[in-house]
Amino acid sequence: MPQHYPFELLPLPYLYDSLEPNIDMETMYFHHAKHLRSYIDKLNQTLAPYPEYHNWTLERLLLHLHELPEEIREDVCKNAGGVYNHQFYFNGMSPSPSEPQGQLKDALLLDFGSLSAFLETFTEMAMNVFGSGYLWLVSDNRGKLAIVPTSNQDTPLSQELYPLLNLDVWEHAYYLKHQNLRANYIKNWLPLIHWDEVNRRYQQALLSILLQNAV
Ligand code: MN3
Repeated sequence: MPQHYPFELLPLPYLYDSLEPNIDMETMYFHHAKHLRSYIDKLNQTLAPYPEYHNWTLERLLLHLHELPEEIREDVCKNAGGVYNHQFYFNGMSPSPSEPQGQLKDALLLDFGSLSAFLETFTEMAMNVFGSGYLWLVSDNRGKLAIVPTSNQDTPLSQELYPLLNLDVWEHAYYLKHQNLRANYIKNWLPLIHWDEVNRRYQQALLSILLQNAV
């Protein structure tokens, strides 16, 4: 079921210590139970006086920010983005390894040459995200893959892109364990990519693209 107001802190699909040793339990706990919760609380506080938006999903809020009253637009952008980006990040990791399959695998080979070339480019671009933000694997509206950075809690949804995978490179995602060494965090994150979920997201994106073109 798509979520709407009042948004809730959904449990992770794995335990806080399941991603050890790649990501430590303390980092996962603070990131989920403190950082994500704070975005959820602030989003709910912002929307509380506006019942007309209480049945809007996260995606709808983020795709139609310009329709919201100006006085809450920035807070919704920041906090709905914070909830969306974090849920997407947490659900994009898994303690059980999987691999790109089917159309996603084909597209990765076509657009990056090989899986290792993709991982190399992704790593390099993640190192170069300036300040706080995310790095994304996205599909455009023809199914072509690209890697794009976003700042703060912006999402690629507003650029008419379909998000497939994101890496949180805010310092709070790695500082407890790696301090300022983002490279170590990225190296440890790569084996946690939940490719089965990325496959599913790409299938869903291709289906949406097909349905849009059929209209
Ligand atoms: Mn974060």
